[in-house]
Amino acid sequence: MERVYIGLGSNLAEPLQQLRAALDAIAQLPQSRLQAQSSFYISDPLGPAVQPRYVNAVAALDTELEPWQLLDALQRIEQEQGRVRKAERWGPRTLDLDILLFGERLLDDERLTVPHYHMHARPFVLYPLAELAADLQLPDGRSLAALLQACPFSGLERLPQ
Ligand code: ROI
Repeated sequence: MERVYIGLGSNLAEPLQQLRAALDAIAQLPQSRLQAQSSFYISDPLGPAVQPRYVNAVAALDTELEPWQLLDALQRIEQEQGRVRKAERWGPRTLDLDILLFGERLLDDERLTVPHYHMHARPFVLYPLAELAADLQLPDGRSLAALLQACPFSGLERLPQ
């Protein structure tokens, strides 16, 4: 079993329900166990500002799947929930599921970069992740605590449970 952290985001078509449905689907994945989920956070959009605010969360999954198998499964969930990949970079989306960390692995191929490229500076990733694993060390040696110190809790609002 390896511990995987998955980032969830949505800003279209009832984002909170999108995330709840995605967590239900993740909990059904084979050879895997959903161990924890963070609170939900409302976040200001990163990217073009003329789009709705996002709902974000992070999930902790223990899995025996290989990274590409998990990626396939997550992309299937995105598609089943109506995601349409658009040309616009960083535009609004019904559901985004990102593999943030996969055990201690460092992966970089045409489909998957782990740790996730942009996680280090995104408050809507780091703060929910810290709820689940405050003492986390990234495989590159950086600590989550150090990343958090460099990343203000701004444009972020934690929803009550
Ligand atoms: N902005 C926020 N706040 N949350 C996201 O999940 C998110 N995802 C994205 C882009 C468009 C970069 N902006 C985001 O993919």
